[in-house]
Amino acid sequence: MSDKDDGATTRPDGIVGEVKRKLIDTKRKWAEQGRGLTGQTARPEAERLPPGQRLVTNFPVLDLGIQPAVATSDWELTIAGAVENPLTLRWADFQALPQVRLTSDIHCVTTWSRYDNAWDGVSAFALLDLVRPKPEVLHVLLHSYDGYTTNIDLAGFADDDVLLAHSWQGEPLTREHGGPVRLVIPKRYFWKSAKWIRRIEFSSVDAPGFWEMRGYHNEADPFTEERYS
Ligand SMILES: Nc1nc2c(c(=O)[nH]1)N[C@H]1C(S)=C(S)[C@@H](COP(=O)(O)O)O[C@H]1N2
Ligand SMILES: [Mo]
Repeated sequence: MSDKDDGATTRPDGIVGEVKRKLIDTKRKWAEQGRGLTGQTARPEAERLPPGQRLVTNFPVLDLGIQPAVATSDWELTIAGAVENPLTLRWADFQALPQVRLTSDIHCVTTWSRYDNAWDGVSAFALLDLVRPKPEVLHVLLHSYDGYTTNIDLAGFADDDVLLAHSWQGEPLTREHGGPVRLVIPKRYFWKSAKWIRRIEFSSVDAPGFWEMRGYHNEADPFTEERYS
């Protein structure tokens, strides 16, 4: 925009016209200089919190009201369905798998989010290497000791921040938060992160889980607010 196009310079209104012209000049210079651009490709801090979410620092507990007590000595995790190497892991088997620490944010559909949760456990990648899903697999169905179920597409499960966690913030996962082992899928609303996980089934067909059958979204991406179906 040239100064001639700017109505502020032609109006005989003294100081107001002066101030506005200076403001416009300044903003035009910012645009020329690219002021405020960070050049960063990472998600800026302002966009870390998905729409409609509020940040909390506590760790709320949400479940169906049944919190199964599963001792590590009784714990078993079965991985089955369309895989080359179906197996059942006991506690020592699980502990012997490669361990990772992955830190991520939690976004619960009830609108709380919690940043920087450090989870220890076995990555989805390590698990996939072990069982080797067959080519037709597109979906992963999760079953828990409390009878809860949820589902996720294979691409959502096979992500670098997904893990089967036995610890949170360096401490064994408490029973109320899904211990001995829960799934963590940071890029989806937290209902996809099955607590007290008992069985993982790889499948060519999808099957809605507990909340997906009750009006909740099948994919559940917090950043596009996939809350309800
Ligand atoms: N087995 C099981 N997993 C579950 C649930 C449940 O009821 N049973 N609730 C889900 C929901 S709705 C949420 S928000 C999170 C809550 O996890 P938290 O209690 O550790 O915060 O667990 C998810 N995983
Ligand atoms: Mo939830």
